[in-house]
Amino acid sequence: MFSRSTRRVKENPNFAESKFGERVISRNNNSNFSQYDCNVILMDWHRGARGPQYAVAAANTELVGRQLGILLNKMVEKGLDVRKIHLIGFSLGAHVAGTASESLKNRGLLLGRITGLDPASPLFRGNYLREQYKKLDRSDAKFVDVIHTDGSPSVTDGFGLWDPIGHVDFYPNGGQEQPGCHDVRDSIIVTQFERGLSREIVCSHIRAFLLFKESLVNMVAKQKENKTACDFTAYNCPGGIESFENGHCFPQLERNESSSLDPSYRFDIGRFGEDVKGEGVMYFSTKDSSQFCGTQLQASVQLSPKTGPVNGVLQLQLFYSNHSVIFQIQCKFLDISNSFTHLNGLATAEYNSMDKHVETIQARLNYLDFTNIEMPSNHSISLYTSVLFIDKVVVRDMYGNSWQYCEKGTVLEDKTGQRYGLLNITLKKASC
Ligand SMILES: [Ca+2]
Repeated sequence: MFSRSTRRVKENPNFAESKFGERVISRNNNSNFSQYDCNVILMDWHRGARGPQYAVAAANTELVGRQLGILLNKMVEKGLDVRKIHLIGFSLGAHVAGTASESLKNRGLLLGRITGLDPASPLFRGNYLREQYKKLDRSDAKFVDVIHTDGSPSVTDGFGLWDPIGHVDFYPNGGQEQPGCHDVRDSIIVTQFERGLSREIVCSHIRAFLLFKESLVNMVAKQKENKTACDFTAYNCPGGIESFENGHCFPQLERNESSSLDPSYRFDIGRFGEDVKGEGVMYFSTKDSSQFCGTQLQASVQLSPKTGPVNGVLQLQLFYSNHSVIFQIQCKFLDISNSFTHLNGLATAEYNSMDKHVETIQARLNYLDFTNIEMPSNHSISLYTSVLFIDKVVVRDMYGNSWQYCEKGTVLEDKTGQRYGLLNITLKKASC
């Protein structure tokens, strides 16, 4: 039955997935896995997962996980190498996979890999509501990788787990809210109150699934000798999410395919964890719509020391070769002379659209002073200035290409709090 295969993949449909019809594979279409040398088993537990009571669906993960464990044990008895089993579960499905691993562990067997796609958070946070053996954690497989797309430090918010639980935990775009999504605050409470999920409310949650699906497509493209196919290159950021969001960890990498990419990690599943370079918590940025994978960019704006205290957001929009990409750069500090003068932001451009062949980039800067909005009539008493003095703007990719603008003391002012103060500049592919 499995002689052709060297690898095996299992997919767990789940609560939100069955409701919103997102599937990596299905019985009757061309599977994303069809290019891989593996057997795929789809586990359909939508009756147990469909709700409407989330608590019931959450409780069902234990039963479904045990049933899956029984099946896997039997397959191993028949000769399947347990190290070649890779379970993939989205949301509650991730905990089904975690529970399934227990019955194998009880017999001294450890699964090869589990991929958790935004493992469900409500009722799975902390160990006082649910023990470790009833949910996914790093002890459940030789390699556990997790993609977090809708986490939150708040217990009332985010459908996905916030804390890292795997050997590698990816936090695309910081793992809290995904670009293109407009998550409601306290989504868990809102869901309970309204007794239902809308596609909007699970937008960030589902993104884990879509990113994984896209990584499959990209790997297929790579295997078809298209070595330029996009991949999600992730990187560590010792300072954590805040440091990532402030663009402080953007890596500079070698272009060639080698271990010099370390500490980056490509979360393609094609290698099934064999070439894993990354570990711990890793970050990367994506576009806001499919194709999510793209050219990751960092923008760095150097302010002149004469800039006063600021509290706002600086938008930097790039225009080049019929493309556009926008950075949202947080600006909040009291005294620039005593702190760093570089403000960084991250964005992702369409893949392959920006490379060394792009010589000039038109850019539009726009500063929005929050204090103008928060207390427009009392602006005169504000601590903060609505004027930025910019000395330099640099946009760089991960491979050593950069585009720069230098003009000391360039004035950018939010005159009305209505995004009025615009400034157009040109970035050139030369150091200045
Ligand atoms: Ca577990």
